[in-house]
Amino acid sequence: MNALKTVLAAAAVLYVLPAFAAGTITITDPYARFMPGAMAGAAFMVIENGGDTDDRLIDATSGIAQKVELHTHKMSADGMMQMIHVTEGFVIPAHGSHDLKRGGDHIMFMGLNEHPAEGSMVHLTLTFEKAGMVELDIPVDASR
Ligand SMILES: [Cu+2]
Repeated sequence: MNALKTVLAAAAVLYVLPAFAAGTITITDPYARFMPGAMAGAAFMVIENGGDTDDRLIDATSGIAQKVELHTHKMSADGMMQMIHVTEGFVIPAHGSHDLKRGGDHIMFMGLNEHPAEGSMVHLTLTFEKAGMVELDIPVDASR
């Protein structure tokens, strides 16, 4: 399984390379989770910005879902964790990185057109304010 993960991660990074060459954004360690029976899922990754100016992830789309939104988690007044649609997007600081991780900022798939199988790849298009579009295929891995 570890070997497979390594291969999938390497494939994902290679696929991103053309976009990386055009811009300053690098995506590492992307994965997606879909709970059995649920019509939603989420994607996580580390987004690095090698450029001299801040960039911003402003949109995400995928053929697998009717709606893809940038979400974060926030504690409500009554102590419940809520997911919030972050319409202004996520800032990726110059010479820094921004983590999309469980319990924090994430990319949300809503209204799935299909339920991706564990171990398959999901195609995702990310749009950055400055770097433009980055296409990537990310592995479905509910074990993380
Ligand atoms: Cu969410």
